[in-house]
Amino acid sequence: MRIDVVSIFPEYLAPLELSLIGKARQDGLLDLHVHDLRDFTTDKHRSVDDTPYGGGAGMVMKAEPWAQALASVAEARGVQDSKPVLIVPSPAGERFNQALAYELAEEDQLVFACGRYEGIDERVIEWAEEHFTVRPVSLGDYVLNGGEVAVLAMVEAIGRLLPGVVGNPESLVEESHSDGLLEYPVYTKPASWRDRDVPAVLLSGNHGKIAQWRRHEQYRRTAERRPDLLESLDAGTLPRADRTV
Ligand code: 6GU
Repeated sequence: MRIDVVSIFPEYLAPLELSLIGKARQDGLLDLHVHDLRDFTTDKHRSVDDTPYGGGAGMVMKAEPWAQALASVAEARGVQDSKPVLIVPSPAGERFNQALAYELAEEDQLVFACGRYEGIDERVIEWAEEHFTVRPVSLGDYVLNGGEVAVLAMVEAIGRLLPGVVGNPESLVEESHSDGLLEYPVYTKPASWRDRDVPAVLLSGNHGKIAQWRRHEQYRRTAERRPDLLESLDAGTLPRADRTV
């Protein structure tokens, strides 16, 4: 997969050189490029923002540098069968979740447009529809100063689903959200620690019982912490990983 990130703070994306995602890049599993939006300006001050039409607080990102940057990254891959997906991180987007991570992990190219200030001139988003499948995406119902932190989260969630990135693919099967439920609690040695014992069933060696206990704990936790997820399960909107067809 190729990923392009356009930002006025390319240094913000430096953590993508570390750990699992950094290793995936080194191993050639993920072709990730970070671009400075200001490199696509033509004026002396390399300006990327201006005051909003209609008035109001803050600044709006100018259309032309974005169009130049996005055209450049769309061309970088040459002619492809499908349009690249343009993800626009925004608190006004659709919610990012594990199902969307699985969906995006299937794409050839993802482009992330990190807005700052009050956002990007809306005409860029309309123009981009000609060259990209555009998806405004939100991490949740709170406001970040820009898309960069959201991109770190999304690239990590998507990147770890690419074939070969996570050493033991089985660890992707039993984690939170892979089946629409939260993960069961886990324990390691010692069996007794500060007067707290590991649940006896986990020491029983009875694998059927252990599986049953873990499933029960998944439901208990999900009901307590995220009852909304159980409603989605009832509605049959399971994430892709748990579908059999
Ligand atoms: Cl994806 N971007 C920004 N700027 N703020 C957010 C967000 C994204 N998700 C939640 N808040």
